[in-house]
Amino acid sequence: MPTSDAYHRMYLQQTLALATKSNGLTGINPLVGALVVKEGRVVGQGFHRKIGEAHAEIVALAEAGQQARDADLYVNLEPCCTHGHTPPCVDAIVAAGIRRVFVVENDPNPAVNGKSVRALRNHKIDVRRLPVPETNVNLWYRKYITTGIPYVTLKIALTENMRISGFKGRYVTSEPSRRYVHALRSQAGAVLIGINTVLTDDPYLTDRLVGRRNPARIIIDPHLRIPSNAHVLIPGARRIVMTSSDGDRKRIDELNELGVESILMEGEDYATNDLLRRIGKLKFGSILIEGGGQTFKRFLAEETYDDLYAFVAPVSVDNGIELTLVEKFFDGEKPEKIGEDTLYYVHRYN
Ligand code: AOF
Ligand code: ZN
Repeated sequence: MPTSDAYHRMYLQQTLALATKSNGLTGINPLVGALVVKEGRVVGQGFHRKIGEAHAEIVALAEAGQQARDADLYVNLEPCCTHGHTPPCVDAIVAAGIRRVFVVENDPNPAVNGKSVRALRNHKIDVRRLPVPETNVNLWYRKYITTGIPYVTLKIALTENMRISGFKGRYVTSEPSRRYVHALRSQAGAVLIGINTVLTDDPYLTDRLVGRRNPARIIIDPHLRIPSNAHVLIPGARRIVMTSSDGDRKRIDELNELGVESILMEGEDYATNDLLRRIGKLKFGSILIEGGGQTFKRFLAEETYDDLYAFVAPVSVDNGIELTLVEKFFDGEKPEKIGEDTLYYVHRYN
Protein backbone atom coordinates (compact mmCIF):
# COMPACT_ATOMS: atom_id res chain seq x y z
CA MET A 1 0.00 0.00 0.00
CA PRO A 2 1.47 3.40 -0.93
CA THR A 3 2.12 5.55 2.10
CA SER A 4 3.42 8.67 0.39
CA ASP A 5 2.17 12.13 1.22
CA ALA A 6 0.38 12.22 -2.13
CA TYR A 7 -1.73 9.24 -1.11
CA HIS A 8 -2.72 10.82 2.19
CA ARG A 9 -3.36 14.15 0.50
CA MET A 10 -5.81 12.44 -1.79
CA TYR A 11 -7.98 11.56 1.22
CA LEU A 12 -7.49 14.98 2.75
CA GLN A 13 -8.77 16.52 -0.50
CA GLN A 14 -11.87 14.38 -0.06
CA THR A 15 -12.38 15.67 3.48
CA LEU A 16 -12.30 19.21 2.08
CA ALA A 17 -14.90 18.33 -0.52
CA LEU A 18 -17.10 16.88 2.23
CA ALA A 19 -16.50 19.93 4.42
CA THR A 20 -17.73 22.36 1.78
CA LYS A 21 -21.09 20.58 1.56
CA SER A 22 -22.05 22.64 4.60
CA ASN A 23 -20.87 25.95 3.19
CA GLY A 24 -22.95 28.63 4.91
CA LEU A 25 -24.74 26.24 7.23
CA THR A 26 -22.36 25.96 10.19
CA GLY A 27 -22.81 29.42 11.71
CA ILE A 28 -19.58 30.38 13.45
CA ASN A 29 -18.36 26.77 13.40
CA PRO A 30 -15.73 25.71 10.85
CA LEU A 31 -16.37 23.59 7.77
CA VAL A 32 -15.09 20.11 8.58
CA GLY A 33 -15.12 16.78 6.74
CA ALA A 34 -13.71 13.45 7.93
CA LEU A 35 -12.94 9.99 6.56
CA VAL A 36 -12.09 6.75 8.34
CA VAL A 37 -9.88 4.61 6.13
CA LYS A 38 -8.93 1.03 6.88
CA GLU A 39 -6.46 -0.84 4.71
CA GLY A 40 -7.09 1.45 1.78
CA ARG A 41 -10.89 1.39 2.06
CA VAL A 42 -13.15 4.20 3.21
CA VAL A 43 -15.21 2.68 6.04
CA GLY A 44 -16.76 5.88 7.34
CA GLN A 45 -17.27 9.46 6.25
CA GLY A 46 -18.98 12.53 7.59
CA PHE A 47 -19.11 16.30 7.74
CA HIS A 48 -20.24 18.88 10.26
CA ARG A 49 -23.75 19.76 9.09
CA LYS A 50 -24.77 22.51 11.43
CA ILE A 51 -23.69 24.28 14.62
CA GLY A 52 -24.97 22.32 17.61
CA GLU A 53 -24.94 19.01 15.72
CA ALA A 54 -22.32 16.24 15.65
CA HIS A 55 -18.79 17.04 14.51
CA ALA A 56 -17.47 15.50 11.30
CA GLU A 57 -15.25 12.94 13.05
CA ILE A 58 -18.13 11.68 15.18
CA VAL A 59 -20.29 11.08 12.11
CA ALA A 60 -17.45 9.25 10.33
CA LEU A 61 -16.56 7.16 13.39
CA ALA A 62 -20.20 6.17 13.90
CA GLU A 63 -20.41 4.96 10.32
CA ALA A 64 -17.18 2.99 10.67
CA GLY A 65 -18.30 1.33 13.91
CA GLN A 66 -15.98 -1.53 14.94
CA GLN A 67 -13.95 -1.07 11.76
CA ALA A 68 -12.50 2.14 13.19
CA ARG A 69 -10.15 0.05 15.36
CA ASP A 70 -6.58 0.46 14.02
CA ALA A 71 -7.89 2.54 11.11
CA ASP A 72 -6.68 5.98 9.96
CA LEU A 73 -8.70 9.14 10.41
CA TYR A 74 -8.46 11.96 7.86
CA VAL A 75 -9.89 15.34 8.77
CA ASN A 76 -9.27 18.80 7.31
CA LEU A 77 -9.12 20.48 10.73
CA GLU A 78 -7.39 19.43 13.93
CA PRO A 79 -10.07 17.61 16.00
CA CYS A 80 -11.44 19.43 19.04
CA CYS A 81 -10.62 18.77 22.68
CA THR A 82 -13.28 21.11 24.06
CA HIS A 83 -16.76 20.69 25.46
CA GLY A 84 -19.01 22.99 23.42
CA HIS A 85 -22.41 21.97 22.14
CA THR A 86 -20.84 18.53 21.77
CA PRO A 87 -18.19 16.51 23.70
CA PRO A 88 -14.52 16.47 22.58
CA CYS A 89 -13.74 14.54 19.39
CA VAL A 90 -10.31 13.62 20.79
CA ASP A 91 -11.98 11.38 23.39
CA ALA A 92 -14.08 9.64 20.74
CA ILE A 93 -11.02 9.11 18.50
CA VAL A 94 -9.07 7.52 21.36
CA ALA A 95 -12.04 5.36 22.40
CA ALA A 96 -12.54 4.14 18.82
CA GLY A 97 -8.95 2.87 18.65
CA ILE A 98 -7.83 5.02 15.69
CA ARG A 99 -4.16 4.40 14.80
CA ARG A 100 -3.17 7.49 12.84
CA VAL A 101 -4.73 10.93 12.33
CA PHE A 102 -4.02 13.11 9.27
CA VAL A 103 -5.05 16.77 9.35
CA VAL A 104 -4.74 19.65 6.88
CA GLU A 105 -4.47 22.45 9.44
CA ASN A 106 -4.55 23.27 13.12
CA ASP A 107 -7.77 24.51 14.71
CA PRO A 108 -7.03 28.24 15.26
CA ASN A 109 -9.55 28.31 18.12
CA PRO A 110 -7.32 29.36 21.08
CA ALA A 111 -9.03 26.66 23.16
CA VAL A 112 -7.77 23.99 20.75
CA ASN A 113 -4.80 25.23 18.66
CA GLY A 114 -2.34 22.31 18.90
CA LYS A 115 -3.65 20.94 22.21
CA SER A 116 -5.56 18.14 20.51
CA VAL A 117 -2.52 17.09 18.50
CA ARG A 118 -0.57 16.78 21.75
CA ALA A 119 -3.41 14.93 23.50
CA LEU A 120 -3.70 12.39 20.68
CA ARG A 121 0.07 11.86 20.68
CA ASN A 122 -0.03 11.28 24.42
CA HIS A 123 -2.35 8.39 23.62
CA LYS A 124 0.25 7.01 21.21
CA ILE A 125 -1.73 8.03 18.16
CA ASP A 126 0.43 9.10 15.23
CA VAL A 127 -0.69 12.59 14.12
CA ARG A 128 0.49 14.17 10.89
CA ARG A 129 -0.25 17.54 9.43
CA LEU A 130 -0.22 17.69 5.65
CA PRO A 131 -1.05 21.08 4.17
CA VAL A 132 -3.09 20.84 0.99
CA PRO A 133 -2.67 23.71 -1.49
CA GLU A 134 -5.71 25.94 -2.02
CA THR A 135 -7.33 25.06 1.26
CA ASN A 136 -9.16 28.17 2.20
CA VAL A 137 -12.50 26.71 3.21
CA ASN A 138 -12.00 27.97 6.77
CA LEU A 139 -10.23 31.25 6.06
CA TRP A 140 -13.24 33.11 7.43
CA TYR A 141 -13.35 30.90 10.55
CA ARG A 142 -9.62 31.47 11.19
CA LYS A 143 -10.19 35.23 11.17
CA TYR A 144 -13.33 35.14 13.30
CA ILE A 145 -12.19 32.70 15.97
CA THR A 146 -8.89 34.51 16.52
CA THR A 147 -10.13 38.12 16.35
CA GLY A 148 -13.90 38.10 16.99
CA ILE A 149 -14.25 40.11 13.76
CA PRO A 150 -16.31 38.62 10.93
CA TYR A 151 -14.78 37.93 7.52
CA VAL A 152 -15.89 40.76 5.24
CA THR A 153 -16.79 40.38 1.57
CA LEU A 154 -17.75 43.39 -0.55
CA LYS A 155 -19.98 42.72 -3.54
CA ILE A 156 -20.26 45.61 -5.94
CA ALA A 157 -22.19 45.77 -9.23
CA LEU A 158 -20.79 48.56 -11.41
CA THR A 159 -21.13 50.09 -14.83
CA GLU A 160 -18.17 50.45 -17.17
CA ASN A 161 -17.77 54.04 -16.01
CA MET A 162 -17.58 52.89 -12.36
CA ARG A 163 -21.03 53.94 -11.20
CA ILE A 164 -23.40 52.11 -8.93
CA SER A 165 -27.20 52.38 -8.74
CA GLY A 166 -29.14 54.84 -10.87
CA PHE A 167 -30.38 51.96 -13.04
CA LYS A 168 -34.06 52.87 -12.47
CA GLY A 169 -34.97 49.65 -10.66
CA ARG A 170 -33.42 47.40 -13.32
CA TYR A 171 -30.56 45.04 -12.67
CA VAL A 172 -27.35 46.25 -14.20
CA THR A 173 -25.58 42.87 -14.27
CA SER A 174 -26.60 39.75 -16.17
CA GLU A 175 -28.34 36.67 -14.75
CA PRO A 176 -25.15 34.59 -14.29
CA SER A 177 -23.68 37.35 -12.11
CA ARG A 178 -26.82 37.52 -10.02
CA ARG A 179 -26.75 33.76 -9.54
CA TYR A 180 -23.13 34.13 -8.38
CA VAL A 181 -24.26 36.77 -5.88
CA HIS A 182 -27.04 34.58 -4.55
CA ALA A 183 -24.47 31.83 -3.98
CA LEU A 184 -22.33 34.32 -2.02
CA ARG A 185 -25.42 35.23 0.02
CA SER A 186 -26.20 31.63 0.81
CA GLN A 187 -22.70 31.25 2.28
CA ALA A 188 -22.59 34.43 4.35
CA GLY A 189 -23.56 34.64 8.02
CA ALA A 190 -25.26 37.96 7.30
CA VAL A 191 -25.69 40.50 4.51
CA LEU A 192 -25.26 44.17 5.31
CA ILE A 193 -26.52 47.33 3.61
CA GLY A 194 -26.82 51.01 4.40
CA ILE A 195 -30.23 52.66 4.76
CA ASN A 196 -29.89 54.61 1.49
CA THR A 197 -29.92 51.37 -0.46
CA VAL A 198 -33.09 50.30 1.35
CA LEU A 199 -34.74 53.60 0.45
CA THR A 200 -33.64 53.69 -3.20
CA ASP A 201 -33.62 50.00 -4.25
CA ASP A 202 -35.75 48.25 -1.60
CA PRO A 203 -33.87 44.95 -2.11
CA TYR A 204 -34.88 41.59 -0.60
CA LEU A 205 -31.33 40.31 0.00
CA THR A 206 -32.55 36.74 -0.08
CA ASP A 207 -31.08 33.79 -1.94
CA ARG A 208 -33.74 33.09 -4.55
CA LEU A 209 -31.57 31.66 -7.32
CA VAL A 210 -29.40 29.12 -5.52
CA GLY A 211 -32.06 28.15 -3.01
CA ARG A 212 -30.02 27.06 -0.05
CA ARG A 213 -30.56 29.48 2.78
CA ASN A 214 -31.18 33.13 3.58
CA PRO A 215 -28.58 34.90 5.68
CA ALA A 216 -29.45 37.41 8.39
CA ARG A 217 -29.94 41.00 7.18
CA ILE A 218 -28.17 43.91 8.86
CA ILE A 219 -29.12 47.49 8.05
CA ILE A 220 -27.06 50.50 9.08
CA ASP A 221 -29.66 53.13 9.85
CA PRO A 222 -28.48 55.85 12.27
CA HIS A 223 -31.74 57.86 12.14
CA LEU A 224 -34.17 54.93 11.85
CA ARG A 225 -35.50 55.91 8.46
CA ILE A 226 -36.38 52.33 7.53
CA PRO A 227 -40.08 51.87 6.63
CA SER A 228 -41.86 48.94 8.27
CA ASN A 229 -42.79 47.55 4.86
CA ALA A 230 -39.20 47.46 3.54
CA HIS A 231 -38.48 44.15 1.79
CA VAL A 232 -35.43 43.49 3.96
CA LEU A 233 -37.72 43.38 7.01
CA ILE A 234 -39.83 40.52 5.66
CA PRO A 235 -39.42 37.59 8.13
CA GLY A 236 -37.49 34.45 7.20
CA ALA A 237 -34.12 35.45 8.62
CA ARG A 238 -32.76 37.50 11.53
CA ARG A 239 -33.20 41.22 10.81
CA ILE A 240 -30.99 43.67 12.66
CA VAL A 241 -30.92 47.45 12.57
CA MET A 242 -27.77 49.23 13.76
CA THR A 243 -28.81 52.67 14.94
CA SER A 244 -27.94 55.52 17.28
CA SER A 245 -28.40 55.03 21.01
CA ASP A 246 -30.08 58.44 21.35
CA GLY A 247 -32.65 57.67 18.64
CA ASP A 248 -36.42 57.33 18.70
CA ARG A 249 -37.23 54.73 21.42
CA LYS A 250 -40.81 54.39 20.24
CA ARG A 251 -39.70 53.50 16.73
CA ILE A 252 -37.19 50.98 18.10
CA ASP A 253 -40.01 49.34 20.08
CA GLU A 254 -42.21 49.22 16.97
CA LEU A 255 -39.45 47.51 15.03
CA ASN A 256 -38.78 45.10 17.88
CA GLU A 257 -42.44 44.14 17.77
CA LEU A 258 -41.96 43.19 14.12
CA GLY A 259 -39.17 40.88 15.26
CA VAL A 260 -36.43 43.29 14.16
CA GLU A 261 -33.46 43.45 16.55
CA SER A 262 -31.75 46.75 17.27
CA ILE A 263 -28.10 47.35 18.04
CA LEU A 264 -27.45 50.72 19.63
CA MET A 265 -24.32 52.57 18.56
CA GLU A 266 -22.60 55.74 19.80
CA GLY A 267 -23.30 58.79 17.62
CA GLU A 268 -24.42 58.58 14.02
CA ASP A 269 -21.26 58.01 12.05
CA TYR A 270 -19.82 54.54 12.61
CA ALA A 271 -16.24 53.48 11.97
CA THR A 272 -16.25 50.18 10.09
CA ASN A 273 -14.14 48.56 12.80
CA ASP A 274 -16.77 49.40 15.43
CA LEU A 275 -19.52 48.01 13.23
CA LEU A 276 -17.57 44.82 12.67
CA ARG A 277 -16.80 44.34 16.35
CA ARG A 278 -20.48 44.64 17.23
CA ILE A 279 -21.50 42.28 14.42
CA GLY A 280 -18.91 39.77 15.63
CA LYS A 281 -20.50 39.90 19.09
CA LEU A 282 -23.79 38.88 17.48
CA LYS A 283 -22.00 35.68 16.43
CA PHE A 284 -21.67 36.22 12.72
CA GLY A 285 -18.44 34.76 11.36
CA SER A 286 -18.78 36.29 7.90
CA ILE A 287 -20.73 39.12 6.27
CA LEU A 288 -21.47 40.13 2.71
CA ILE A 289 -21.71 43.87 2.13
CA GLU A 290 -24.06 44.76 -0.71
CA GLY A 291 -24.22 48.54 -0.69
CA GLY A 292 -24.60 51.29 -1.10
CA GLY A 293 -22.11 53.93 -2.16
CA GLN A 294 -21.37 55.38 1.26
CA THR A 295 -21.00 51.96 2.84
CA PHE A 296 -18.69 50.71 0.07
CA LYS A 297 -16.61 53.88 0.25
CA ARG A 298 -16.00 53.47 3.96
CA PHE A 299 -15.04 49.82 3.83
CA LEU A 300 -12.75 50.48 0.86
CA ALA A 301 -11.19 53.62 2.34
CA GLU A 302 -10.69 52.06 5.79
CA GLU A 303 -9.53 48.82 4.11
CA THR A 304 -11.57 46.71 6.48
CA TYR A 305 -12.66 44.10 3.94
CA ASP A 306 -11.13 40.73 3.15
CA ASP A 307 -12.62 39.90 -0.25
CA LEU A 308 -13.96 42.10 -3.01
CA TYR A 309 -16.14 40.94 -5.90
CA ALA A 310 -16.68 43.69 -8.46
CA PHE A 311 -19.08 42.81 -11.28
CA VAL A 312 -18.66 45.28 -14.12
CA ALA A 313 -21.52 45.40 -16.63
CA PRO A 314 -20.94 46.54 -20.25
CA VAL A 315 -23.07 49.68 -19.90
CA SER A 316 -22.51 53.32 -19.06
CA VAL A 317 -24.80 55.67 -17.12
CA ASP A 318 -24.71 59.38 -16.38
CA ASN A 319 -26.50 59.22 -13.05
CA GLY A 320 -25.83 57.03 -10.02
CA ILE A 321 -22.97 57.21 -7.55
CA GLU A 322 -19.43 57.28 -8.78
CA LEU A 323 -17.12 54.72 -7.19
CA THR A 324 -13.89 55.27 -9.06
CA LEU A 325 -12.10 54.52 -5.78
CA VAL A 326 -12.69 50.83 -6.35
CA GLU A 327 -10.61 50.71 -9.54
CA LYS A 328 -7.32 50.99 -7.73
CA PHE A 329 -8.16 47.84 -5.72
CA PHE A 330 -8.58 45.60 -8.73
CA ASP A 331 -5.85 47.17 -10.73
CA GLY A 332 -3.56 44.36 -11.86
CA GLU A 333 -6.04 41.56 -11.07
CA LYS A 334 -7.01 39.16 -13.84
CA PRO A 335 -10.76 39.44 -14.47
CA GLU A 336 -13.13 36.62 -15.31
CA LYS A 337 -16.11 36.66 -17.68
CA ILE A 338 -19.45 35.98 -15.98
CA GLY A 339 -22.22 36.20 -18.55
CA GLU A 340 -21.82 39.58 -20.24
CA ASP A 341 -20.10 41.00 -17.18
CA THR A 342 -16.49 41.14 -16.06
CA LEU A 343 -15.74 39.97 -12.54
CA TYR A 344 -12.74 41.25 -10.63
CA TYR A 345 -12.04 39.23 -7.52
CA VAL A 346 -9.59 40.62 -5.00
CA HIS A 347 -8.45 38.87 -1.85
CA ARG A 348 -6.75 41.23 0.54
CA TYR A 349 -4.10 39.57 2.67
CA ASN A 350 -4.43 41.03 6.12
C1 AOF B 1 -14.04 19.22 15.21
N1 AOF B 1 -14.87 18.78 14.24
O1 AOF B 1 -16.57 19.04 12.85
C2 AOF B 1 -15.92 20.89 14.14
C3 AOF B 1 -15.00 21.37 15.11
O2 AOF B 1 -19.87 23.77 20.15
P1 AOF B 1 -19.23 22.62 19.44
O3 AOF B 1 -19.18 21.37 20.28
O4 AOF B 1 -19.81 22.36 18.07
O5 AOF B 1 -17.70 23.00 19.24
C4 AOF B 1 -17.32 24.08 18.42
C5 AOF B 1 -15.82 24.13 18.30
O6 AOF B 1 -15.34 22.87 17.85
C6 AOF B 1 -15.37 25.15 17.27
O7 AOF B 1 -15.14 26.43 17.82
C7 AOF B 1 -14.09 24.53 16.75
O8 AOF B 1 -13.00 24.77 17.63
C8 AOF B 1 -14.42 23.05 16.79
N2 AOF B 1 -15.05 22.63 15.55
N3 AOF B 1 -14.07 20.52 15.58
O9 AOF B 1 -13.27 18.46 15.76
C9 AOF B 1 -15.81 19.54 13.69
N4 AOF B 1 -16.89 21.69 13.62
ZN1 ZN C 1 -14.93 18.00 17.52
